[in-house]
Amino acid sequence: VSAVLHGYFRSSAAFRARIALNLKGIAFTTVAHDLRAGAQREEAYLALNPAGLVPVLQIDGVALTQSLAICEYLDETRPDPPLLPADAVGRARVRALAQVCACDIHPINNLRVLRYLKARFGQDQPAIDEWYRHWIAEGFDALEEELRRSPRTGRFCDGDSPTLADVALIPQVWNALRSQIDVGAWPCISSVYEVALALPAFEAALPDRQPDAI
Ligand SMILES: N[C@@H](CCC(=O)N[C@@H](CS)C(=O)NCC(=O)O)C(=O)O
Repeated sequence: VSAVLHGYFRSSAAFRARIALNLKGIAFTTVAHDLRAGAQREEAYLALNPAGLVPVLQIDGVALTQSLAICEYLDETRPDPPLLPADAVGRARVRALAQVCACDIHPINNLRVLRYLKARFGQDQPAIDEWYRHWIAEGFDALEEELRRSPRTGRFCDGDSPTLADVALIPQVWNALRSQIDVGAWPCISSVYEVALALPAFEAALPDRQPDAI
């Protein structure tokens, strides 16, 4: 096995990379970095990724960062099955859907942001939980409406096979469920989640299926 994924079982960015690797049928080993213990800020890890975030994917003699860039690299170098539609409009839509999770929701709900709210601004756990749920709801409302009204939506976010949009969405739904959010309020999103998890590529990428799961 030549691919090594540096991640953490509960990291949704690492979860995205795992789904993409599985969909492409690329065998990989996992190196777990315990984010709760601050392993992402150890010197050896910072040498790999100065941002101090997971994931990093070591593949083809390089170390790649940023989960969406990793997914697109895999798609460019291993085009089958594709993670992006054949048409430019479709690619723009799929990237936009993926970015609702990866750029609008996830960055402001990340561990370091929640910890900063607590340590620097004195927020208590109920306030942090409210923040977390608020940004998921805002993002999911927007995503649900786009999925509901677009004729491109199929069993998955775009058509009937998984794309980068589903790679980003499924980990975000998992996060929502973990924080007791009732995702039934977003029927299109819930349906895509169920359909995706029926595929082994998504199922095997679930946090509780990882070797470092506690
Ligand atoms: N935009 C980055 C985000 C990476 C990221 O934020 N990873 C989180 C886990 S999901 C992390 O390492 N957090 C560590 C921390 O907050 O200290 C990506 O998509 O790869």
